[in-house]
Amino acid sequence: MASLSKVAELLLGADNVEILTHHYPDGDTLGSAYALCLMLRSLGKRARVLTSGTPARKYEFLKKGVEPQEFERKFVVSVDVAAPSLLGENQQEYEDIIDLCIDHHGTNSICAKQSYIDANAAATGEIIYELSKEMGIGLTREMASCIYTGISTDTGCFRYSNTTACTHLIAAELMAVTPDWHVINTEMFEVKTKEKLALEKMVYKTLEYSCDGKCALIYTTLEMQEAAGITDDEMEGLASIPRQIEGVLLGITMREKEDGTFKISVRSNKDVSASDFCLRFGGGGHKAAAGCTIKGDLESVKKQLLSAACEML
Ligand SMILES: [Mn+2]
Repeated sequence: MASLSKVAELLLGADNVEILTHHYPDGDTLGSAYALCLMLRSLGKRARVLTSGTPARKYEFLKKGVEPQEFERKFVVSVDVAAPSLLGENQQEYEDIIDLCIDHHGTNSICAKQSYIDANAAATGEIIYELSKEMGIGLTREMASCIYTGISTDTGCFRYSNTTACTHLIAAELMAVTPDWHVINTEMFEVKTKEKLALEKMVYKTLEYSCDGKCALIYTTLEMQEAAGITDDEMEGLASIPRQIEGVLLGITMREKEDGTFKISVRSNKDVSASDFCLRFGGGGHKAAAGCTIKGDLESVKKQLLSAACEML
């Protein structure tokens, strides 16, 4: 693995930098990507962000100040992308040509020329912040907003166990540069579209418990998604619902996809590892938040998940 100073050196020597996010981009992958893009542009370099899937409307503001520019790809960086499959529509074209992988997922399986993985970082945004110091770049308000968004969203607004003293110290510095931090948190954690709430109403009806109430499972189907009139990019955030329930150690969210698979998001409490659980199904992630994909119909996938959950608990 490369050192942070090596990463800084690579980026300082690069130009025409294409920055890749993961599929169904969240606040951390987008915030990290746009912050890095702005940092490189502040040095007079060409850089651009290539997302997979359309980011949700609430992330629009992260693009502020990133105008389209002429571009000829020379150096490819992935940020917050834990595995090649998470590159989504960009996987085929990019998985073998990534020059630099920057991430905080301990299970990272991206094959890049150079990698910098810090599993202790609560968000990739923390790494981007450290990188700005290493590269000698003073953060602008836009850069700070992007990084703050990444850190805040990946820590559940500084509530999850991945939050460290260091996370708060970085956030404190960012707050001084971006007075809008509270607006960001409201947008990220409070505001919901009417469509999203309509879907949540249906999702609550799917809730079922197993393993003596230690496991809770919810699901969404394509039919429910259509009835609520909700687009794919607005689907995130549901996964936190089952874990909020008293006594639940493993919260599972199943989401039906167009291709006959279910996207599974797992959140855990206490000593239970969501990542170990998802590894059983070929997925991965963090201890308290992980994911995997399973092919099959609703009932059979649910059965597999519940039996694995009760075995583990
Ligand atoms: Mn992240």
